[in-house]
Amino acid sequence: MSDDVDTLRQDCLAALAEATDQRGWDAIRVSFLGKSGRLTGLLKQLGRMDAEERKVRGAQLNRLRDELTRAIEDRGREIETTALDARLAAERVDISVPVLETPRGGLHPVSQAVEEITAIFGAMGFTVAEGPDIETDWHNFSALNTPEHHAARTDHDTFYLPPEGDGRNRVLRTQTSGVQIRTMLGQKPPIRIIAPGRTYRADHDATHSPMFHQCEGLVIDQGITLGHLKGTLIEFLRVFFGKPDLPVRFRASYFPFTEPSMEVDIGWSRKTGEIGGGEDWLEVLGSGMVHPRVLANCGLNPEEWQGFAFGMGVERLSMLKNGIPDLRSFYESDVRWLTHYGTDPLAPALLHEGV
Ligand code: 2NL
Repeated sequence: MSDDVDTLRQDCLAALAEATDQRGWDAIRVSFLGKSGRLTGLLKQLGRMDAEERKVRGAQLNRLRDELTRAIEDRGREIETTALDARLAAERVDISVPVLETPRGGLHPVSQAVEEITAIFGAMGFTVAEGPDIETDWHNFSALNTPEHHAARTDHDTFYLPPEGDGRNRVLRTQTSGVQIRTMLGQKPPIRIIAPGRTYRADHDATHSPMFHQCEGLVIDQGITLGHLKGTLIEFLRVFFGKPDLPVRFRASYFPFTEPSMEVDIGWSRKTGEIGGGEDWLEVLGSGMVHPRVLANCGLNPEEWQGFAFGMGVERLSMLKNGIPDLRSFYESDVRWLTHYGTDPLAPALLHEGV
């Protein structure tokens, strides 16, 4: 082997032996095999040789190129393996170290109750409808057959707002009925919706908050009877409270927007506080057959369409179900309370078998 070839070979192998990282290795590869590398330089000289000389020299250089190519590739793989081994050693994780506890938030009992209510009615074919908290006086009262100077408008301790540009009076909704009014105006029956959400009344004491949550429900179809109302609400209450034999009582009442109207009681024991106990009754829902005038106000012919509606207080149901004694605690954001009554946000709504 001629001297220059031998020197080049030695230089390359020596350089490779010294290379410790990808970058150094790459520099060597370029300086020997690259476009202006040393071996490439020698190969370029072949063109200036005569045939005989070129044959001998060419074969020699080709062998050298093969050898160096292989040596460079081998060294490259070695460097890669060494680097990977070093990384694996450095990044090793001790899986026996105890996991750090990360605090996890919980669902507020109001959210939990709304999820449960939604899941139960969802299983019965209801969907959730929503609407604005700031409602026109017409959607909140007039459409619901509450006359201009009816006691309900003041009974409800309504928060009145200044009229907007359109001159219509507005209120903070005292119930979510406006959502159902909008639904009836906007879509054709059959309708099966629940409307959970914030409601507002200017009332603040141990059992009343100026903002609280209600969930109303509405069913409109042909041939809907009181039987459907009773079956639906009995099923809902028994599943919600997890008591297949929960006593449920319907008591005649009055709302301007339903006729007949009924308040719904469940059995409980005043002595033990136990739901379903039996000796005493606890009011949990208001309900009734949608008043024909409400249907007419929403463009539905009462001769053709019937329906029932109901309303419940979400905090009240949550207090009864979870034994929470004080309404005000719902809005205090006391972390100890939230930790105690909050529920796993990833758990599905805790429901009992249908009854
Ligand atoms: C209660 C009573 C009730 C309704 C709400 C309603 C809505 C429309 C038409 C007719 Cl659009 N009725 N809602 C009916 C009966 C009772 O709520 O005690 N809520 C906490």
